[in-house]
Amino acid sequence: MPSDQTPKGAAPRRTPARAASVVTPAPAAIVAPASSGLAGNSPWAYAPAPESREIVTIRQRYGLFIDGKERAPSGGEVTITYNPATEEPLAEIAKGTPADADRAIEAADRAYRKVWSKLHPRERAKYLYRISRILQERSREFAVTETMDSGKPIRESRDVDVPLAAAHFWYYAGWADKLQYAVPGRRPEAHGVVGQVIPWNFPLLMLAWKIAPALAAGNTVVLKPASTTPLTALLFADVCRQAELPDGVVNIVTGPGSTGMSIVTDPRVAKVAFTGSTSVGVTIAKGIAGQGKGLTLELGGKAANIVFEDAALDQAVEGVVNGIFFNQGEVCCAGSRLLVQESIAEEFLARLRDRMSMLRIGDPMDKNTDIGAINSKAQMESIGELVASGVAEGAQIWQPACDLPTRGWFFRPTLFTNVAQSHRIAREEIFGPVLATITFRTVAEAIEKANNTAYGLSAGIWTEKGSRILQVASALKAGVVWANTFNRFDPTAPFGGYKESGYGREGGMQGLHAYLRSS
Ligand code: TAP
Repeated sequence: MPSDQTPKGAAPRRTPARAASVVTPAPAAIVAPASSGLAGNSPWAYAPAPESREIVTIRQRYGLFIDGKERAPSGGEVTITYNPATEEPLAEIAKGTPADADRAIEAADRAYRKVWSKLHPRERAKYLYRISRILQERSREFAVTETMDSGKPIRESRDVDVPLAAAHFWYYAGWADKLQYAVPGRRPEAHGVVGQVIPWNFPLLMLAWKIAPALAAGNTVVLKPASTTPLTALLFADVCRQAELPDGVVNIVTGPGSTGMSIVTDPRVAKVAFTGSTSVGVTIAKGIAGQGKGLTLELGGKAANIVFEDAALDQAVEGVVNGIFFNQGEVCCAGSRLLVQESIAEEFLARLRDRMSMLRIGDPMDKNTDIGAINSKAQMESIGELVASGVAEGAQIWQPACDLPTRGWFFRPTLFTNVAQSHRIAREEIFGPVLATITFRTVAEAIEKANNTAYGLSAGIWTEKGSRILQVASALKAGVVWANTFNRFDPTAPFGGYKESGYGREGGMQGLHAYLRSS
């Protein structure tokens, strides 16, 4: 439900209606059996292995986190966050207003001038180390909360999102008292108050990507989480209290996009960081144009995962599956275009279909689940609409014959072949478990097709030849290029895009630069 439509003081709905139109389109004509017949065979069935949710206490209502305290929203309104795997309401969330954004910025400004900028950098580092340790200590609680709120498999929130979030705080803690080495020969200075707006696909991890370097560089923060996934950010507020972070250094304002806009356009906010859709990124860039603020935009992507004929095929199949089905494909750097060399296309696609037939789709809280729930009904509809356009434009669709849960927002892993570069599924970011296959004959053609996109965030190369990796990687217009792997993230490595994927880098020393002014 768009947050703007939530009635004042509304109680959580118990059973939101499920529109028939959001069900994965799976008419018999488009669902083919797996080529080897492995799908559905009992030897591959797993016993249920549900993670317990006992470790988490989700309160009925959450306020805003401003100046170290929980506050009611000035308008008195709330929105509801749902579990996308069950469609059950989880909690009422404060609907922050521009007045609340103003209060949070005032608190961050005061904390910057009076406390945070006065601390010795070594002392700032101690808080970051402390936050990292607490995230590790409370990792199960964070993983379960993240999975319940976002729909991502517990295996991923447990093994990827939470450990990486802790690692980002640890890594940037190390930088806090070494900033002069990040900008040699110049004097590093913090911006002051930074405004950050994050999306719903990696709620805690995006928070860590933003808050850790900002604090290490000496800034204070006002952050707005996405409306469908506020819970781990609000749990993080508790971590800030536990770490005894000075009041106002981190402020978390939940609310709609318009509240995010109030934060980023406020004149006291000196630096803005946004991750999300290209359209909102453009709106933000226009909204702050001429104000002299620093801006980093991490937007969408349409990455090519290129498989050459000499690649280790089974390894490449795993990489392609990971590239597009990790986090249900709701990943800005997802390998959503498979570019496969024509000479091996048939065999590769047969192996890929077999592997896809063994993916387990369902309860995200089950430790064996590979593909969890789509984050929201709106996203489900958006994926369905783009998949329907692929069929209408003449691409061939294939989905494994798997059962989906009867409740919740689930989408079958989907493979398109016979895709033309002009098809919408080859050009637009689907942000779902949908792979569009395009073939190529030569290295030059692979590069040409991979770069034929408005985006430029990431790419993958699969080949045994080191020289080909170097040749292709240097010709690809993508901020991140993985070779014989995909979706590898590390706090020390910069991440960011070209073209409509945005500008600026997050992660590594480069990610620190964005939070520093240097004279
Ligand atoms: P966005 O609308 O871009 O939302 C991202 C964040 O921006 C959310 O916190 C959102 O708040 C906020 N926001 C929305 N409008 C804003 C405005 N005018 N000013 C300031 N902040 C604003 O993404 P979405 O609607 O969640 O997803 C739409 C599409 O974006 C997806 O289908 C996907 O293609 C893409 N997407 C990309 C990424 C990455 S990492 N590249 C991440 C998420 C989505 P609310 O949640 O309250 O609306």
